[in-house]
Amino acid sequence: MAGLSNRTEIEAAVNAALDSSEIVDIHTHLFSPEFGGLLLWGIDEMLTYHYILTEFFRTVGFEIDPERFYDLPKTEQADLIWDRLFVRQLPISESCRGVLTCLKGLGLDPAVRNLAIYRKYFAGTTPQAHLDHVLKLTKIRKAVMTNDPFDAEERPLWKNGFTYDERFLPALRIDTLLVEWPKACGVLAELDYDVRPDLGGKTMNEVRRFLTDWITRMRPVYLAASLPPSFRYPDDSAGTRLLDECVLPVAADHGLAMAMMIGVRRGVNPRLKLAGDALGKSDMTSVANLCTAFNQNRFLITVLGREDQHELAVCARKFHNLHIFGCWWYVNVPSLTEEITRMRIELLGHTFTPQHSDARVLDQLIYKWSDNRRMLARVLTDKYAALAETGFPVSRDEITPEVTDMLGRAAMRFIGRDL
Ligand code: RAT
Ligand code: ZN
Repeated sequence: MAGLSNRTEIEAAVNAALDSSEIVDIHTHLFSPEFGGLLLWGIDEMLTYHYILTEFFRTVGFEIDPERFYDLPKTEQADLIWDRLFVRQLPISESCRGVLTCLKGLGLDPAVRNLAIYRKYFAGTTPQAHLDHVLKLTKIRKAVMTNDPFDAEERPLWKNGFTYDERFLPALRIDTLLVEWPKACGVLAELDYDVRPDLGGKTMNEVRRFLTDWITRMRPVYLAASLPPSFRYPDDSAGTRLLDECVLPVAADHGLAMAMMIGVRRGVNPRLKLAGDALGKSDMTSVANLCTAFNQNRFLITVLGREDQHELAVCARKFHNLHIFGCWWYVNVPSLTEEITRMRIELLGHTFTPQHSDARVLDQLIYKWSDNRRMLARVLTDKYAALAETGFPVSRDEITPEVTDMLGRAAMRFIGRDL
């Protein structure tokens, strides 16, 4: 196995590995076309992405109330956003630049700055053809969805025998159960589960039955929840009891990992709807407590606050049942993804998954993964070059499988779904 002798050769090998490796995107909000209107794609969806909406509301200030804006049809919302963020000013923010990267990736010319031309392109294709095109372009082999049985639009789709594109993998999302028990209790009662708001009577058995039913129906690759910064484990909340007596035992019985995304403060500005969430500092001691109390369960963890990243990485050094994934949402900007990924490699070697896309609109896979690949190329080149400098040779054949692991394969292995 020939060692690579200098930085230029190492950089070429890393880039070649990143370009040729297929990706497993372990957390998205995408759906296959069989899910109908839940699959979002095209220029109007990209422009009205909630990451961009907040920038629009800041820019228009008092001129346009969110309530009035949200009442408009989507195309009119997109027209306004295009005009304010892309025509009247230079779109230098990450989310705006992301739209242009997607257009370029699809072979459209960002320089024409003409929304009508972009709309025409999307009108000329179908969801299925577009999906095939985008997955091929990005080399995405599998994308894990976010499937919420508490969502009244999604729930009825999961009838017996529902089949969909096998490039999509389901994840059973249970935020409502863990964070909003009174609401979850109402939904479960409507679905004929014998549950009580005070968690008494048959409630715990019934919640276990609910989870088991949905695991059977959906066959998820993991269970998942995003949690507020105030999340504590253990405490005397309904969430702790539900984790202890229902979620984690059921997950263990089915060999399923639990994904926890911690740090989101929902509805800080409720007028902005989905765009109104912020973040806060979370409690990593609770993560350690969970990994200790359920040492046979596997936890996929990501945190939203920049200040929590280092503590989480140190925590992961102590628990082999904790696998860190992704730079989530507000830390998914180039300056921070690079900083965080370097730090994680320094503390954890390869035993984490640097990125997921969190894409809500199919096309966003293009910019999110081209950014991820570029960031990983910079970081891994530095790390392998530093290794070579010690006199320890690195070869192409060794680099390639490690890169593939970092693009989702290691996470799949961790959750017991080796591909
Ligand atoms: O990144 C996002 O789009 C957020 O709105 C959230 O959905 C977050 O990723 C989550 O999964 O809770
Ligand atoms: Zn998400």
